[in-house]
Amino acid sequence: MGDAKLYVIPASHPSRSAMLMLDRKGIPYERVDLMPVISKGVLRAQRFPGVTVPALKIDGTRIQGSREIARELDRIRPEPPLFPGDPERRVKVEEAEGWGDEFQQKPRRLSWWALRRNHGPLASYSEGARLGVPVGLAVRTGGPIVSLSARFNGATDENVRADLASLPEDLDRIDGWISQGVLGGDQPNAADYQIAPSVRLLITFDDLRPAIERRPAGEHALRVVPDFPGKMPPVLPADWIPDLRS
Ligand SMILES: N[C@@H](CCC(=O)N[C@@H](CS)C(=O)NCC(=O)O)C(=O)O
Repeated sequence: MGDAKLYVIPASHPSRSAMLMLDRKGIPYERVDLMPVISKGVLRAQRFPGVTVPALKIDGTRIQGSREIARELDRIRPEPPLFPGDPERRVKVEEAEGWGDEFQQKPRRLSWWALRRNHGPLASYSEGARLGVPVGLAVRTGGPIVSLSARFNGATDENVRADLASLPEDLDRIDGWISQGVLGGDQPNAADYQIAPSVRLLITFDDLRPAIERRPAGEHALRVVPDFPGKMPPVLPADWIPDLRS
């Protein structure tokens, strides 16, 4: 297998999915850290078809999107598999993975909403990143990037409130998949790698962590994604925080 280069945004949860899947396959890769918004121009210049991370160049092929990357990795390196061989089990894993791809938007919106209110934690979300400029400078000049990203992702009060209100149902669904063995089995699958980073990003919020980390979805996220940057001090209005105990 030739060179693999993975384009990511630090603390991007689907980027983490791709990193974990490459690690699982034992495929070495070079990680290229990009700043949000600026990432779009870089990806275009690299002739990727879309403008989002994760984006992978491997053996001269360009693959974009966490789900597409999962399939390509199974194609080029079948072992260990990211999808079950049994067709019925595969359908269930793909259903959870597809749901997880949509669910990504909630932690994404919440993060931009919170960072717009308080830029300070940006540095923690960029921990360990190599952005081409000192992280401190990237953070100090990050205001416009945060505002644009909040706007692109619809991080309005109304949307974020609605996302939070539906979070108990989302976590119940994840707990259910864990109890059915769709998620959290001995062999992590593409749905584990899709969903755990989203929950892991939610766990970086002090407002949410205590309730989430005690339930199966939270334990699962911490097991699948032990390392994830970022810490968001309390930022949510008290009456927006849902009861997330299982
Ligand atoms: N569903 C896609 C979503 C990818 C996505 O939206 N990535 C975000 C980062 S989490 C992105 O690249 N945003 C562009 C930006 O922030 O400028 C996937 O799983 O690959």
